[in-house]
Amino acid sequence: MKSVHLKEINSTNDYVKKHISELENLTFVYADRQTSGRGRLTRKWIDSGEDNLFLTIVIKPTDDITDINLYPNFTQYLSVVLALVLEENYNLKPQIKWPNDVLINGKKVAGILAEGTFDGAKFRGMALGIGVNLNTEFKNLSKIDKPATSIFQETGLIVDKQEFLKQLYTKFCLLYDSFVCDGFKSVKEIYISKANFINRQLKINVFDNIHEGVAIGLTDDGALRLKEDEEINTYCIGDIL
Ligand code: BT5
Repeated sequence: MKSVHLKEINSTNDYVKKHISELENLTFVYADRQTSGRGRLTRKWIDSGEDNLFLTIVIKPTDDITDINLYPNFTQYLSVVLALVLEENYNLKPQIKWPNDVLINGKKVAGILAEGTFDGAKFRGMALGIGVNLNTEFKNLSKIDKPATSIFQETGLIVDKQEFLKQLYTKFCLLYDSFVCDGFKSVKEIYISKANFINRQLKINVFDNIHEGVAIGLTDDGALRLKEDEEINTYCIGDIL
C-alpha cells in the first residue's frame, strides 16, 4: 500500500490538493488528528480522537480512466467498498444513504467528500476523503449534531486502524479495475442491495430546493430516480432530508 501518515493536519483533503503533483495515484494519506475536517458545503467533520480514521485517497488522471464522467462516481464507489469491509470483516449490516453516507442501524459511521484540483482548466486530480468512526465512544458520539455511531459502539470490539486501512485498501483495489472500466454500473447491484431509501417516500434538498417523491431506483450513473406525482426526475446531486 502506498501511504503517507501524518500526525496532525487541518484536513487530509487539503493536504492532498496541495501536494497533488508529488503524490502517486492511489496513495492513501491519513492523519492521526484532523483539526479542520470538512464535510460538504460549510459542514464539519468531527475528530473524536486519533483511534479514528481521517483518510484521503489520491486519484490522478491515468490512461485507464477514459471517461471523465467516472470521477463524480468515486464517492459512491468508496461507499460500496466501505460497506463491504464492514460487512465482511466486522459482521455488520451497513446501509448506504444516497449519495454516499454509510450508516449502521440508521446512524452515520462514515462520511465521504471528493474534491477536484485544477491547474487553470486542467484537471490535476481528486482528493477522495473519508472519515470513519472506528473507536469513538458513546459520550463523544452523542456530541455530534446528527445520529452517529462507530464500529466499536456497534460491535464492542476495538478496531485496529492499520488493519482497517489494509482491509479498505485491499477492497478498493480489488474492485477498482472493473469500476474504472464500467463505472458505477459495476457496483450498482451491491449499492442497491445496501441502499436504505429505495421505494421510500423521500424529501431531497438540491441547492436549497426541496423535492418530494418516491425513490424508484438509480440510473447506471448513480443518479437518484424520484417519482414526483406523475413525473420521474433524476438527480445526480443532493441530500436526503
Ligand atoms: C460528509 O459531509 O459526511 C463528508 C465528511 C468527509 C470527512 C473526511 S475526513 C478526511 C477528509 N478530510 C476532510 O477534511 N474531509 C474528509 P456531509 O455529508 O456534509 O456531512 C457532514 C455532517 O456529518 C455534519 O454536519 C454532521 O452532522 C455529521 N458529522 C460530522 N462529524 C461526524 C462524525 N465524526 N461522525 C458522524 N457524523 C458526523
